[in-house]
Parts: sequence; C-alpha cells; structure tokens
Amino acid sequence: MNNITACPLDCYDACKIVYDNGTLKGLESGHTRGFLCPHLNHYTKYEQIHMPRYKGKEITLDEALLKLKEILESSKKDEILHYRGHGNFGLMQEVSDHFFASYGAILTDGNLCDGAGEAGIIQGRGSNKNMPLEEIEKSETVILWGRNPHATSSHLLPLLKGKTLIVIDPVKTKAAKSADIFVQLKPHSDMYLAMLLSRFLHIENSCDTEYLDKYAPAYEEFYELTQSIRIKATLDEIDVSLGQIGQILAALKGKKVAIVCGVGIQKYSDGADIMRSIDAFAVFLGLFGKEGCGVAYLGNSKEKMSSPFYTKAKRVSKVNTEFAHFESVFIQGANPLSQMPDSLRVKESFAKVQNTVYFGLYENETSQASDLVIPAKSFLYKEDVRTSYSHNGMMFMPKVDVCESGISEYDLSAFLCQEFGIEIQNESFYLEHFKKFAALSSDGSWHVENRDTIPYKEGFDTDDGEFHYLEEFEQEFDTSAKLFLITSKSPRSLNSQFHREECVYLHSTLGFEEGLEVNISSNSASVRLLVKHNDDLRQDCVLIYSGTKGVNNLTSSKHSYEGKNAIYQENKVEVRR
Ligand SMILES: Nc1nc2c(c(=O)[nH]1)N[C@H]1C(S)=C(S)[C@@H](COP(=O)(O)OP(=O)(O)OC[C@H]3O[C@@H](n4cnc5c(=O)[nH]c(N)nc54)[C@H](O)[C@@H]3O)O[C@H]1N2
Ligand SMILES: Nc1nc2c(c(=O)[nH]1)N[C@H]1C(S)=C(S)[C@@H](COP(=O)(O)OP(=O)(O)OC[C@H]3O[C@@H](n4cnc5c(=O)[nH]c(N)nc54)[C@H](O)[C@@H]3O)O[C@H]1N2
Ligand code: SF4
Ligand SMILES: [Mo]
Repeated sequence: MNNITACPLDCYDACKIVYDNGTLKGLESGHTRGFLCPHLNHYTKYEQIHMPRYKGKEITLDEALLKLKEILESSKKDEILHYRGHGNFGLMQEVSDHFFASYGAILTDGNLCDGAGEAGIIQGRGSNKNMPLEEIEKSETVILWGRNPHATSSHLLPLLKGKTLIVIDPVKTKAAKSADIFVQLKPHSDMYLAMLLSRFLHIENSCDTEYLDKYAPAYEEFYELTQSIRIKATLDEIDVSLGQIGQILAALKGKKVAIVCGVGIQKYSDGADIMRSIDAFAVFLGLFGKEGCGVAYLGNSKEKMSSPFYTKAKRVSKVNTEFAHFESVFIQGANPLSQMPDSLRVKESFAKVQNTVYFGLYENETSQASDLVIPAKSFLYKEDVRTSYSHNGMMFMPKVDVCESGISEYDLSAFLCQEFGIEIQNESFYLEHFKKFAALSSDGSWHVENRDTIPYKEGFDTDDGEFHYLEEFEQEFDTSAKLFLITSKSPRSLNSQFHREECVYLHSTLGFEEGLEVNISSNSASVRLLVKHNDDLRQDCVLIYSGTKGVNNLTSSKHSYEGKNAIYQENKVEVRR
C-alpha cells in the first residue's frame, strides 16, 4: 500500500502524512516539514466507536444498515434531515449528500464557521480567492488579525521567522508575546480599528493612489465614511492608542504585507462588515494582486473544482436547525449537540425527533443522544482526496491500512442507493473526478489546477471589476458591565474531538480563585465550570474554548446579518459564585 496520505481534519494546514506501521509522521517535504500537531501525533490513541448500536444495544453492521433503511422507509421523505459537519474534510464525505438529496430528504445550509467573514469578502471583492501559505512566506510584515497559529495552524509559524510581526487580538496569544507590535484591543472592535488605520493612512498621504484609481476608485467615499468615527473617543473605547496606530502604519509602509485573518474577528452579527473593512484597509495599502502581499482568510477549499455529488435539495440552516420538525435525523461527521449555538435548545429539539442516527468516529453528546449509532472508518482505512482552505495543494488519501470495524461514507451511501434504486457510480469514478482537477507542481506535489497563487492581479471579481467598499455601518459599542465571551480554539482539541477542555479562563484580578466552580450566564442560558486563571486575557473577557462541554449554552442561535453564520461571541456573560 502507498503509505503517504493526508490529515483529514478541518484545519488550515492540511498536512501530508507518512503512515509507517501504525505511526503517523509529517512528510519532510513541503510545508508539513516533518512535523504534525498534537491531534495527529496522538491520533491512534483516541478511543473510537467500534460497534454499532441501536437504543443502547450493540448490533452488527449489517443490522445497523438494515435499521437505517427501515428508519428512512418509515419516514416521510421531506421529514428526513441529513446534517453533515466537517469532522473529516475529505471530498468523499459529500457522497451521502448525493443519496439524501436524490432521495428527497432535506439538507442543510448556513455555516458555523467562517461564513460571515466570507460574505464580507465577497461583497467587497466579488469572490473569495485566498492568499495561500506560499505567498505569506514571501511577505516582509505579517499581521495576525484574530488568528492564533500556535493552536490552529502551527505550520504557518516557521514561515513567520524573520518577519515583522503584528498581532491584533484581545488575548495575549503566544504569537503576541513574540510580536513586534501587539494590540490587545477590546473584542468586537476590529471594524473601528481597520477604519481608523485607513483614515490615518489617507491623512498621511500613504495610500497607493495609483492602484486605487485603477481598481478601487471609490476610496474618497470610504475615507469620508471613516471620518464619521470620532477619533479620541473611539480609540479610548477600543483600547488602542494613537501611538500604536502610528507604529502599525510605519511597519507597513513600503513593505510586502500579509494580513492573516482568522475566524476570531467575525463571530458577531456584523462579521461581514468587519472583514470587509479589513479588506478595505488592505486595498488602501494596495495589497491585492502583488507578490507576497494580500489578505489570507479561510479560502474556498473547493475553488476551481466541481462536485460530482451536487443534487438540488431543500435546505435548512445549520445555525438554528429545528430538529423537532423532522421525523428522522441523520448526523454525519458532526457533534451538533455540543457545537451548534444555544445547546440547550438544540438538545431539547433533538430529543423530540423520533429516529436519530449518528454516523461518526467518537462518542460525544450527539452519539449519546442518538438511537442508532454507526461507526465510520477513519481516514486511514478509506480512499479519499482533500484540498485546503489555506493553500492550493491537492492531497491524495489512499487507504493505508485495513480495519474490520466501521464503514466508509461511500460504502454506506452505496448501500442506501442500491436499496432505494438511486444511481451511484463506483468509488473510483468519484475519486478520478476529483483527481482531474490536479496539476503537478515543480516539486512533485499536486495542486488544484488554475487557482491563482496571486489573486486579483487584474482587478476584482465584482460586476465592474472594482473593489466595493463598505458604504454604511452601525456605530454602537456594548458598554454594559458584563464580560465578553471569547470562545476560540484550544490547542488540545479540534472543536469537540480529542482532548476537550473543561474550564473557564478568567483574569486573576476578577476575584474568583482557581478551582472554584462558577456559574456563567448569558441571555441564552448558563453553564457551571471550574475557574482557571489566565492573565493573558483582558479583564473584561472570559475565555471558554470551543469543545468545552456546555459553552454553547451561552451562545445565540441568531444568524449574522450576512453569510448565514453563527455568532458565537455576540452574547456577553456574567460570572457568579
Ligand atoms: N487546535 C485546533 N486547531 C483548529 C481547530 C481547533 O478546534 N483546534 N479548529 C479548526 C477550525 S474548525 C477553524 S474554523 C480554525 C479557526 O482558527 P482561528 O482562525 O485561529 O480561530 P479562533 O481560535 O476561533 O480565533 C483566533 C483568534 O481570534 C481571537 N479573537 C477572538 N475575538 C476576537 C475579536 O473580536 N477580534 C480579534 N481581533 N480577535 C479576536 C482569539 O483570541 C484567537 O486568538 O481552526 C482550525 N484548527
Ligand atoms: N463555542 C464555540 N462553538 C463553535 C466554535 C467555536 O469556536 N466556539 N466553532 C465552530 C466551528 S468554526 C466549527 S467548524 C464547528 C465544528 O463543529 P463539528 O463539525 O460538529 O465538529 P467536531 O466537534 O469536530 O465534530 C466532528 C465529528 O466528526 C466525526 N468524524 C471525524 N472523522 C469522521 C469521518 O471520517 N467520518 C464520519 N462520518 N465522522 C467523522 C467525529 O466523531 C466528531 O465527533 O463548531 C462550531 N462551534
Ligand atoms: S496541523 Fe492541522 S492538518 Fe496538520 S496534522 Fe494537525 S490537524 Fe492535521
Ligand atoms: Mo471552523
């Protein structure tokens, strides 16, 4: 068997892996540089589900598949929900969309992740084409804006060596500690910072006007919009000094700049406007279409590819799915009972469903609450292909070992298609479909053909080719005494997979001693967690990592204004003994 595959996880890096007799190692060449992260270093140690079960009783895989068939037969087609998450980023995961959509079931849309930011990018640029890793490597100054690479993209770190580093984050992250400039701004104030940076750049006559005249000519209007912000009051409000603005601008002038954004900036109802104002600042600096310059975010991992699985279907949002409206719910590669916002509502709604099916690798809140549990095969034991949202590589993922338990997404879907008379091609047809989009790179690796390494060289993808600036925004600050909820990614878990955190992190000066159990509440609900101190936080923030049990009791199931995204950091919270 070929022993080179790729990490399947929902992660920027999409690393290549060498599988050697049960051990996983990072491929020496390319950005993986021979190292993996803790998730993959310990991957085979995490206990997986091996036996299927129905209503708590273990059954065989054949019995489980027949049970699944029975469940689907007994439900009205439009009362069946297929809900798929991103536990595995392989492209073959979508094969079950093909079955469920063709069968007449309901699928999902909406986004728990990056949708608000992406909407803002598309409004401004007309498309979401990303600055890939290899271009970030060529930059001279990097701004990490709401992105925490030590936890979420460790293979970016070697590329940052020797560059001027600016970090904009309410938390003093590891990267912030070694940064040349660190702005520990108030959460949810990035739009103001981006607009003030644009305004001062204009005041200093440092905008790239030649570029602006050509590709983003409405810049004077945007400058006017930035003038609606009161400088001193706003800087005080967001906790940024005029000196810091000056330092940042000085570090950017005449340099190749990469603005590397993460999802941290956009977990709010106006997440799209925030991202769009950061993009506008990048436009003022003339960063698009040039080598080593640009804005990196979560790109579209399927850009320049088509899906052989797409079938039209009715869809409901993943953010506020009303499970109770369905007779049967099939969950694949997701743990909605932990990861969707407003979990108490989700649990209640899920409990009202007659038949719940969980198809995944690990035990979690959703597997525990499901009637039928079907174990999946992990990526080591099935064929796949993956792409990335932060580089243009295409990674082939051959089967590198065999395992008796579990079933692949393809095999499960092929069974259902056969039973219900729905056409399905053989597995290699789909794998070949994806591989057709691959082109060989000079170093012998494969990348997605026709993707721009330096996008927007000839202007933007809007109707008129020009950048579309934000035209209005609502200026409001939440000045209540409650605390901001920061709910970002833990270095030890991948959302709710692997080593989940169990604590709330608070600044020591807030007066809650370590180990104390506290009640944290928002206008949604509350959760009780043990306190750990973390003085890298601001005093007005509470940090509860994604994947911590109960964190989403606190979050709102409303959508962002644009992009149909979850808004995990919109609700402020209170902490009590
Ligand atoms: N170890 C690990 N890696 C992961 C994941 C994981 O769970 N664990 N999850 C994967 C997934 S699904 C995703 S989407 C990516 C996301 O990876 P990142 O984009 O890095 O996302 P987060 O960790 O949510 O947030 C990043 C930073 O935003 C900061 N932040 C929070 N609020 C604000 C704000 O208002 N303004 C600013 N400027 N910063 C803010 C946080 O303090 C944090 O340092 O990571 C992927 N990689
Ligand atoms: N509070 C808070 N909530 C958040 C976030 C946050 O930052 N804070 N982040 C949000 C974001 S960005 C995201 S992307 C979502 C993620 O939310 P989910 O997509 O629900 O992700 P996970 O919690 O990682 O659960 C993935 C599940 O996939 C299963 N799985 C893994 N591999 C396979 C496979 O090969 N086949 C099958 N069938 N199953 C598999 C595992 O059993 C695992 O339980 O969470 C969101 N929720
Ligand atoms: S860094 Fe990301 S892609 Fe690389 S091994 Fe870890 S989880 Fe997988
Ligand atoms: Mo995500």
